[in-house]
Amino acid sequence: MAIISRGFAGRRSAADAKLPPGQYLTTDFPVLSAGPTPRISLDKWEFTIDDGSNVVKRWNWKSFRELPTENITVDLHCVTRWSKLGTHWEGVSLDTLLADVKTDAEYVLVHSYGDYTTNLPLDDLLDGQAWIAFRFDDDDLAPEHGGPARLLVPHLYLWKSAKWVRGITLMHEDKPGFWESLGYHNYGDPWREQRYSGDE
Ligand SMILES: Nc1nc2c(c(=O)[nH]1)N[C@H]1C(S)=C(S)[C@@H](COP(=O)(O)O)O[C@H]1N2
Ligand SMILES: [Mo]
Repeated sequence: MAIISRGFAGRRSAADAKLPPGQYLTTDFPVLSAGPTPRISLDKWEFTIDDGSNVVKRWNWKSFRELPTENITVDLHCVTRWSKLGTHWEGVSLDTLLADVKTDAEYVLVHSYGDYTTNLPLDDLLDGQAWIAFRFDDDDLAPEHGGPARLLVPHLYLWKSAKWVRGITLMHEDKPGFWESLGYHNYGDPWREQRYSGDE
């Protein structure tokens, strides 16, 4: 006979409420990278915002780290079905980075060192939904997890959270990024289980 204590059942259902459909909980932090880990020295690092023809904003590591930062606690959901709850990060909000960028663009393509790209609507980067994160659990972000800095956009599947982020291009027309052009969903909402292109 299986004996399940009330406490265990209770904890499970509390976590289950935070688990999108088809996901399981993990407490470790898997590394998923499509290629080798690029090593970017802080004196070469830069983050830019461009409009497709011109760079409209540029930060080096020093000016980036002078921006106000936020402490972030968020759940992560990978399309390979692991989820990790309550992760702690420090980063700069995209609201801060985009504050005085005037644009009527509706989409962005996010670029990484090492050539990874991912696309999303500009609105999904705004209103406290996205950060350029450079610390994880009170440590500098490890290279394999995207250090020096990665995009963190936790309301979408984790492939949208580009590691080794280098900049964003503002676009008037949407353009698929790396995984999006290989059959993954264009938007990737874990709560709607938008894993592959063709998923509603
Ligand atoms: N530059 C870059 N960013 C990336 C990836 C990648 O291969 N290259 N993989 C994505 C995928 S598929 C996932 S699930 C997460 C994994 O982040 P982690 O390795 O820190 O767990 O990073 C995303 N960001
Ligand atoms: Mo992933």
